[in-house]
Amino acid sequence: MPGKLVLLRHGQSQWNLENRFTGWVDVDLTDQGRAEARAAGRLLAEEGIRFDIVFTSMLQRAIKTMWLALEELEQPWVDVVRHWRLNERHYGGLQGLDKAETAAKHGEEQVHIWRRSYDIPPPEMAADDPGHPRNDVRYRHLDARVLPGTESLALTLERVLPYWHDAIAPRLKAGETVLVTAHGNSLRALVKYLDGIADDVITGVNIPTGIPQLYTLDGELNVIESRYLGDADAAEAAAKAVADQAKSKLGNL
Ligand code: DG2
Repeated sequence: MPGKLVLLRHGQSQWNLENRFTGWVDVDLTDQGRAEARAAGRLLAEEGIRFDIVFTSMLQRAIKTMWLALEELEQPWVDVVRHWRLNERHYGGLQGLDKAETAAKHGEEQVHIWRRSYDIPPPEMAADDPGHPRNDVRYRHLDARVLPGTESLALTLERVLPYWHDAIAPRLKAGETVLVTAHGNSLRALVKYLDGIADDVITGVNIPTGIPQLYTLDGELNVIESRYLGDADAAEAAAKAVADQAKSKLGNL
């Protein structure tokens, strides 16, 4: 029997709170985000889930969410692997900008294209920009050519997928129970792949912060069932709130 897979977007980050495009910027969790991470751990404990291995990104909001969830599960000792391929989609020149203000300036439609179209990336960040991952010491061991200055969801999937096949899938096939704590868009990429979601349908998929999504898989890692743990209505409302983050505060006047 293959193991179970749990996908968990980090709890609310400081820039989620401020409604700013984040991408690869390494912002911390808010108090609410820390509470969400602990609540996620409690939901997992109630479900009777214990992990064999955890995969996370190189960004503290995902790493700390993982710590807090594991603490609630009384499993702080579980093996953890951090990998840049699970980082958030690079948001290019949008990183740091307010989502609603960007919608007011460029129009909600354009911002929806940047946020949710499958293969249109946001404007690219220059390689000599201090915010470009090539200039971030944590990625110093990587070939600079793999480090993005912007990414569409398609490009994000292209760099998440090799890691799924090489590192995560074998653990599931070996019967282990696996936690992946990552980000709104790196997880949307994975969900698109796992659930076989079409390019024009993934645009409507939004992942709430801090709510574990439990996947039951067959021996070939086809999805038998997937569901958010806890209150389904709350998960749906939280996903809708994510979708609405880039509504211009000016409305349709
Ligand atoms: C958010 C997702 O990423 O934003 O980069 O702003 O999951 O790391 O908070 P996360 C960001 P949207 O694509 O939902 O606007």
